[in-house]
Amino acid sequence: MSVFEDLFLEPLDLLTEQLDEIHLLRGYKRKTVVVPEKLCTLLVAELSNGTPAEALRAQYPSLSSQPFFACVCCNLPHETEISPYLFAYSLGFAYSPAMMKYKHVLALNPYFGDSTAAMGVFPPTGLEYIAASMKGLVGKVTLLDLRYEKAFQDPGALSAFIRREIDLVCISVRWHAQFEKILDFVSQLPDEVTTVVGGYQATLEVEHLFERCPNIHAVVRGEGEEIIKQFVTGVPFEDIRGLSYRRDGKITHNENQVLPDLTHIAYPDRSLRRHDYCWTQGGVRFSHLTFDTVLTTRGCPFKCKFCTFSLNPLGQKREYTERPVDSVIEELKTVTADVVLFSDDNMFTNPKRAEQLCDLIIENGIRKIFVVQARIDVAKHRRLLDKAQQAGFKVFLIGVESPHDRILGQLQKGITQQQIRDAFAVLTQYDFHLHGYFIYGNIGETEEEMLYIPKFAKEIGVDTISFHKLRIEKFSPLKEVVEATPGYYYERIGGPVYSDRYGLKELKRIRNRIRSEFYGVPQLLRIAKKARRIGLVDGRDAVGMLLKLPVLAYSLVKSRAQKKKKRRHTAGAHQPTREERPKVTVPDRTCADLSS
Ligand code: B12
Ligand SMILES: C[S@@+](CC[C@H](N)C(=O)[O-])C[C@H]1O[C@@H](n2cnc3c(N)ncnc32)[C@H](O)[C@@H]1O
Ligand code: SF4
Repeated sequence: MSVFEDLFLEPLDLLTEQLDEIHLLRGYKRKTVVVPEKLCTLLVAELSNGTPAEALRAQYPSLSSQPFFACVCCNLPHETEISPYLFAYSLGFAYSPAMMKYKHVLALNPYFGDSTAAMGVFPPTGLEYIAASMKGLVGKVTLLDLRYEKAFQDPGALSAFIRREIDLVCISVRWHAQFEKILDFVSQLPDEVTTVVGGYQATLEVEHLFERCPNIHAVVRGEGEEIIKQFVTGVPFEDIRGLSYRRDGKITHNENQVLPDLTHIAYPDRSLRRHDYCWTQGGVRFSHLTFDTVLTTRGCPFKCKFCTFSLNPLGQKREYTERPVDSVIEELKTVTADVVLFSDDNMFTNPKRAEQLCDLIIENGIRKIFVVQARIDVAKHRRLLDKAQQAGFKVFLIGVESPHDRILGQLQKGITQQQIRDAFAVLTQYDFHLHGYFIYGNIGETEEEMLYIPKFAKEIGVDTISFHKLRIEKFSPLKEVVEATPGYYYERIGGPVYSDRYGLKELKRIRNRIRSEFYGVPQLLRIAKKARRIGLVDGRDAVGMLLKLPVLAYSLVKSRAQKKKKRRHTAGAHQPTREERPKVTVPDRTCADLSS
């Protein structure tokens, strides 16, 4: 039965009179969409029958001044033809399978191999948000995370599956790391199946993506939830804001979308997972714990000069926005993993809300190990820390950045060495694993100053540290500063800063010294002891880790040797140009049926 059944009972003329009867479209908050539902329904039906919007406007003059199409991305009326299907859906119609443009979508996380060790424990959250957005608008979604799908790490096998089953491929490209390798892989997938790519790195490198992968049809720039809805429901490409697309060999970039409202976004679709996410390294599983991420806010109100976390990859500032705490709790109830990373830039920006969240976690008996990113400011809120400990917050990832006031000032971090000391004097009283992020190689920083990092970290009682060279991200205000400082350079966006005095080789030597001075045997024992005490590892894991260490050591040595060999090989070899690269032929192979 058609969802448009019995739409033609009343003549359109009569219905246009109802334009005076202003009321809101179902499900829409904004007061800008003011078209009577029944009229909309009829228009949708006309459009779906192939009547052009312009013809309708000409036929019914009262419509011509009315923006009668509601845009699902920003809720503003657009003078444009939106997908009749999507419009019908927004009116509350069931979206029948017959109307669906795509029957089987593949959501693909293309990362695999050693390079992903750092992100290996976490699911591809962005892609799961996209899958959640498509729910009800496409037939079926299969999510393949190649870290866990050995059979599909071969582009031939994956292509065979795509050709057999899939009519839309959605790929997430998020990191600079392994970018070219990922593009090589993607370019080998079938070009006859519509392929759309999104993600942070994809947004930074749209042109390059199209150039390297002739099979990519479109790139979704920035947050993809609303854009993908329009894409799958057949909104014409030229009308989708935030979309770049290829047509007749030409690339078109539509204007940016309006940032979506976090409070209305469905949370990630975890039902598509085919496995748990766990900690493996070199093929060895290190803990019985399973991992997940939950996003409760977007954006950060602080303005540290090096940091672009609160900008999306288009340079649009994400205003700090919070999801209602009840919705976070509802999501947490659906999460089965033992460890949850709150991937918010700063979990305690609003201490009152954070406290509420802790209360609700405790009240609802949600028992997880929570990992959070936090500024040192959280130490000012003792009651919040008490509750956080009770609620299961166990790992704090904190931006210390530098022990030196001069550098902290230069980075506009808004904190001083003394404030860091005071904060850690409080934080170390709790059963938290404290991780400090440091940045070295800052402008004017001496070797002696950099080497104070491990000493300082021990003085304040941090358990683990990570230390990164200062990177220049796109839209970072530090870019101009480095460019204006004689003797300081960066080679690429996202790449490290180095100087005449401290080139990349010197910085590497300094990094090794920071690492060895901090991670001595006593510190490693301290970390292990505390992890055991606060419940990050249990006896089973500790014994398991000890038993697996030789296997890990072997696989690390092997992978290093392979990398060295590859480096030697590529250093001597001629790098083929794009034209010289061999044309990829897809091996004719069958693959396991994924539909189960
Ligand atoms: C949480 C996080 C992590 C987690 C990973 C969690 C995970 N799920 O994988 C951890 C702590 C492990 C991590 C590690 C690193 N991270 Co990090 N991380 C973040 C952070 C804070 C949030 C990411 C996130 O979950 N966002 C929420 C989801 C919903 O957003 P999303 O993935 O971007 O997806 C949206 C869109 O991109 C788009 N989209 C994504 N995929 C697709 C696919 C399709 C088809 C479509 C249509 C749309 C689409 O729609 C999604 C929904 O809106 C971001 C900063 C930020 N605020 O975004 C940095 C960030 C992504 N990380 C960054 C970096 C540099 C790193 C590290 C390299 C840092 C380091 N030096 O160690 C490591 C290593 C990672 C690696 N692979 O090697 C950079 C990436 C820059 C780049 N181009 O490479 C970012 C942008 C921070 C920054 N500005 O510097 N990170
Ligand atoms: C989310 S913040 C840490 C938690 C918290 N928001 C804070 O500021 O304390 C992530 C960390 O990534 C590192 N980082 C971000 N941008 C960087 C850049 N451009 N270069 C080097 N490190 C960077 C910083 O050490 C920063 O503390
Ligand atoms: S470093 Fe932390 S506090 Fe500073 S802007 Fe970035 S996320 Fe916000």
